[in-house]
Amino acid sequence: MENREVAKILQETAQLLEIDGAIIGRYRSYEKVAELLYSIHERIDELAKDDAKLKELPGVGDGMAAHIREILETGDYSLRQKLLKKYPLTLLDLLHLQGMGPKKVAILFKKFKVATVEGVETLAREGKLRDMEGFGEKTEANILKATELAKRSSGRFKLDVADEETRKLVAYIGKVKEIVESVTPAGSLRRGKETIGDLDLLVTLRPGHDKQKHVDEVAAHILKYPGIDQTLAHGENKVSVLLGNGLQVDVRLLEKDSFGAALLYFTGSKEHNVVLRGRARDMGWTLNEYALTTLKGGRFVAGKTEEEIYKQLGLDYIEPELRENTGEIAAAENHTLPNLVKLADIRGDLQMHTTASDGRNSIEEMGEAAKKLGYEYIALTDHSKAVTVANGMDEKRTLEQIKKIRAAQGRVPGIRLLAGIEVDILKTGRLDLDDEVLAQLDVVVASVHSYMNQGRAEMTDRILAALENPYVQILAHPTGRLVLRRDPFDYDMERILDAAKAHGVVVECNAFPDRLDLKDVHLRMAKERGVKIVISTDSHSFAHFPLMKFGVITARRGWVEKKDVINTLPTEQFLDSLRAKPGAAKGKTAKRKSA
Ligand code: DGT
Ligand code: CA
Ligand code: CA
Ligand code: ZN
Repeated sequence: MENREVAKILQETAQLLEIDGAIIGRYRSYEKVAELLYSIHERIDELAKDDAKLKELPGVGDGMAAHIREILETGDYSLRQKLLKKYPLTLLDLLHLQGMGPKKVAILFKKFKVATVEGVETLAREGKLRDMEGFGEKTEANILKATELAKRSSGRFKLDVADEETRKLVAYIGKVKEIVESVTPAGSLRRGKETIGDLDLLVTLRPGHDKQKHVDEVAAHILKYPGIDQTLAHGENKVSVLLGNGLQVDVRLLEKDSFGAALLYFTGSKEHNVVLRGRARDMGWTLNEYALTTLKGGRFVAGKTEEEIYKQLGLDYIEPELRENTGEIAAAENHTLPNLVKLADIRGDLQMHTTASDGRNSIEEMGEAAKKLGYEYIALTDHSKAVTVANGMDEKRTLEQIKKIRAAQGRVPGIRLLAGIEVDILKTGRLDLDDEVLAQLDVVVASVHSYMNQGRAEMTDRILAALENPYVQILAHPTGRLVLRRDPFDYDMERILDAAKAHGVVVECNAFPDRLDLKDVHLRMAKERGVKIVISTDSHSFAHFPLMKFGVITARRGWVEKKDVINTLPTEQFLDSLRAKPGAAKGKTAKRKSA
């Protein structure tokens, strides 16, 4: 069993216990181990082979070790099953609704026997929630907003979830090596969209004399994939299935000669393809999923690779992330396509948390792991005190943390450890820490974590005020949205970006797949204004470092180039590109360099 699967069972048990009214210590113990399992590199089924090793894990004693064993052996956990006799599993979906905690879910279930998002929505519409204890009209309105968002997002999946399913499927299909030559993801996943409707996979087969037999064999193999819940279609060259988590997968088996045409067609977007087909027609050709051919006579023009098709159409190659018909085709014709930033360009990560606030690893552990990735620098940016749930640091603890980072630097040579902070932007736009303390830090990242429902004017003023503070260098997860879960703050993005430009504040592209904030269209707006961008993971454990790729793909969708992204710069140039601290002599680092 994967760590993720064990963690999910523990997490669900914790949530059900909380709904059931268990004391905090009881459900937290499950939650903590679930979180731990997401963050360790060792496989839990391997660790469990050695009792002593299993119990070395923090939070795992005799009892928890036995629970983990039970899960590994039976694939489920008896306490979870027992709780599910009392509460339907769909109740856990309600926890994702903004403004609904376990207590409220328990109350609603007890009073109305409601256990689905639709059920809650009906109650809210009928005005039945406002009089419940602990609810009120405002809560009712927020719940209605949340159910609407849930409906809008239903049926779509976060990029990381789709990416992980794809990875597993590609490996599985590729197992019939004698027959399968390549397995390639297409569709919105290849374009790096922030949410994915379904997976589109293209499979090419090795040349062989009995083609149909091979196609049938591969299709049969795919239909035996363990994660399948239902077979939706099984045609001659196509297999569609529904996975247990509700994700649909369309697999197409195709000829090598038409691979480029098929990849182009099934990568989309539909809007991009419509324009390409029109262009082909204007040139006297026809473009479909099999090839680019002449309109008259159907003579083959191109089809083996995407590159040759674009070339025949008189276009530079267009990266998948740009294929949304938002100006890329004209740019390809005029040779003005952007030279998109790449994962390999990234030299450092500028937002992460350690055990000083809500992270799971120490400064040293983060440093060592970042060094292994080849990074040249990282900023350790724990939370400030306003975020009490994350154990945010006050002035005194921040100063201590700076000392700890400086001390850790001696123990982790070969990578620059920058002392940072993720300082909260308070309700009024003031920052959560004194300027004297901010002045001591190498990197000041500022963000909003409270009063997120402020109106447009208020929220715009709040962020503008924060940008006025001369110590603010990076505006982190600027819109606060959570993918499929929470709408962005309401504010005037153009004014914020103009102010960021005026003050030399860098905007973050938060790579965490739940955030992806700024998102593609806002990044493009930032770039067009000359606002610099930093792509950071917001890691809460070093296991999150690889999430950087989702930030990079989002930036690419925003037409962002290497030169727009400051964490593609070497350390000293990176530091120089940050807003200079008040009083700091200009060219401070230039002096340092020459010294
Ligand atoms: P999704 O799955 O909603 O996240 O978005 P896509 O872009 O993956 O869309 P999907 O799965 O319906 O189709 C994959 C690609 O295949 C799509 O981007 C373009 C192409 N395609 C599929 N069906 C059609 C169609 O009926 N007409 C056209 N022109 N293209 C299609
Ligand atoms: Ca798709
Ligand atoms: Ca599809
Ligand atoms: Zn944050």
